[in-house]
Amino acid sequence: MSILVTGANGQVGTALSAALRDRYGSDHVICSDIKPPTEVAGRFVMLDILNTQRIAEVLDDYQVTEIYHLAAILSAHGEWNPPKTWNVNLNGLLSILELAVERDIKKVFFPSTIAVFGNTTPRIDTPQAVPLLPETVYGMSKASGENWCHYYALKYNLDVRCLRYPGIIGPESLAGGGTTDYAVDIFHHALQHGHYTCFLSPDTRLPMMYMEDALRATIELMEAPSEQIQLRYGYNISGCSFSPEEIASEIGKHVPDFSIDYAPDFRQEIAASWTQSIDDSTARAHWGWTPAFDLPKMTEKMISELNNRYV
Ligand code: AKB
Repeated sequence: MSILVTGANGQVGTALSAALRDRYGSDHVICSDIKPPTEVAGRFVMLDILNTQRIAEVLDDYQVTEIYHLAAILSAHGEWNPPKTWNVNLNGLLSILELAVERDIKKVFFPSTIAVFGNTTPRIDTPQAVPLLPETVYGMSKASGENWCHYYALKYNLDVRCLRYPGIIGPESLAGGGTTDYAVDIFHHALQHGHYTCFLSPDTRLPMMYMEDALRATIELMEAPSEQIQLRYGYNISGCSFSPEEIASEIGKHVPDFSIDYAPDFRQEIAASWTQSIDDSTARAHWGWTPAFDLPKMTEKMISELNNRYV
């Protein structure tokens, strides 16, 4: 087994690479990113996802058998340069899918997102199969990406597996470029400064998930027998849903002097176009998904992990 992770220095990439190294052994995981990592924790190669020739070389040099394709520009940064976001997110994926078929790669993981939903989607307990009309270029690229994954599975029998990640919160890494980033930043600000200014309004409820749940969902999906994976576009997965005022009040139980104020910016409009909670019954039925962390449990774990780090 030889696993390539693209976008390995990102928020999920950092934690997922470590989880894959723990599970399959360091020598079997090749991390890649467009920038060098701040800390080298295993095997690493520089890789620009728009350089198809270089992806091919890495796949051949390391005899790659599985790809976790995380390289992408997220929702908020994506709006700064829509053509570049489309290019990186969609053409990067197309190169991976094409090279995976040519090289008979065994499995490909593609992270989709709740950003595929839009104002036409039911907001509460969003069902698995709904019309997708996203309002960000990130959401458009991921919705199209889901369709391409479905197409490659159908036409070329590629074993490609996708999850629609909610906002992900973990102590391992900082978030960057997304709309749900506030739910990570708030912990760091609470513990370092006792105060946070939130860029979303107090009652903006979004689907979220603790990193440990997200990593387990990813690995369980990838290890499930192929016949259980009846959808080759993104599976809905749910962790917990909350608003900034709800998470702030939960943090206040552990950091008594914590205070929060609100200065919504352009990310408010993006968040308002997404849904509030997710129906993940299809993932539960097909491959046995169940989340373990609710808001109180996640908050307690985040605070104890970050406290250890800051101390
Ligand atoms: C973002 O906020 O852009 C991401 C996501 C929900 O996909 N965290």
